[in-house]
Amino acid sequence: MTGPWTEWDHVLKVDPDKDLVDGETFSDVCRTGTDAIEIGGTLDVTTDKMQRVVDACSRYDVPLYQEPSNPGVVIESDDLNGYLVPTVFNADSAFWVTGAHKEWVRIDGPLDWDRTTTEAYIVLNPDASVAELTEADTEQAADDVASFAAVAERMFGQEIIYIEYSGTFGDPAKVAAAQDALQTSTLFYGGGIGDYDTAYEMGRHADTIVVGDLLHDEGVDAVRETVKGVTDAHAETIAD
Ligand code: 1GP
Repeated sequence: MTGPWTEWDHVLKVDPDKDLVDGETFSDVCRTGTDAIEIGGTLDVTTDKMQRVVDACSRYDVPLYQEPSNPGVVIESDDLNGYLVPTVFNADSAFWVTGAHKEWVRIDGPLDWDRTTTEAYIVLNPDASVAELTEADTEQAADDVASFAAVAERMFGQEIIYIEYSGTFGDPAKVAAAQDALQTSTLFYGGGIGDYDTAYEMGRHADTIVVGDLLHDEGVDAVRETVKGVTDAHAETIAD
């Protein structure tokens, strides 16, 4: 399992439907020190909005990935390093596990398979739009989360396991339990990372932290602090 994400400490998720902080540009966004930019959002995303962000970021070195919330917003662009496609392991309906994907492959296939990778989401904040949309069963104890992570890695060969608390800071014990269950997959954590300390805390358990709303709410300086937090946490883990 050797995707570039094995080297990522920090991912910045840009919602093409949300504005940047006044006075900031995508040039600033691309220079926060993040390892990759994921472009995606659950609501009101269109191909035009996606394209605008890709165009604005394509001049910089930071790898760019699209995270499509539905097949209708996928754009084809050489400026993209790839597509990270969510599949929700604790969704109520199989539609969000394989059903939407089946329709996509049928309509748009053959996909650009070499640049397409799935992310095995475990959605844990019941109030998040993604939880409502997928009717995720968010009542999962730490050992349930660990078990989902093991299933995703060992049975379904997922390279990326994504613990998603979008909008709120999650339970580090559940992230730690997932990490303990994994051998080689990369563990993403996203949700409520808002400063150095929260980035540091989740960075102690997750391989990669994903920062979203903070960019749109507080801006690039705050994002830079989260890069520092996770980098320090990982430096200490390696030293231990
Ligand atoms: C959302 O996991 C990401 O998909 C990040 O969450 O917006 O809460 O930072 P936040």
